[in-house]
Amino acid sequence: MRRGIFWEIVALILTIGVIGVVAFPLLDNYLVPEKNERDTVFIRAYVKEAGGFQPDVIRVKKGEKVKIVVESMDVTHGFAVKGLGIDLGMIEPGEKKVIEFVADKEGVYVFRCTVMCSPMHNFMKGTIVVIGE
Ligand SMILES: [Cu+2]
Repeated sequence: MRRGIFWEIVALILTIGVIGVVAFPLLDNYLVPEKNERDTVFIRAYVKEAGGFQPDVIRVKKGEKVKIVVESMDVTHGFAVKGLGIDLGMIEPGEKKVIEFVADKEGVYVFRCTVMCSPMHNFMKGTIVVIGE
């Protein structure tokens, strides 16, 4: 091997190494979403005939900070969770309402629509399951 080529290869390897060290943490930040973003749960509300709350079962860990965004997809809905003191009131079509809370007690909490949205309104519900460690 020519001496010149040998040192060019060494320089190339070193350059790739330096770029790797600098770029990898940046790449990592880019690929891994913000923690808050990952903890957000999006619930879409449709009349029961069109699927109701989607999803209608939400599992969270005890002690975890939970952020729920409820979006009404068709008519005016409501969102309240018995036992957690949550009531978002009316959610107009296309509107999003946000609630943040810490799930500090294990259990199964039922959430319901609170607006007479369709003939199947009374069946429009779901559950938040808080699981202990
Ligand atoms: Cu309803």
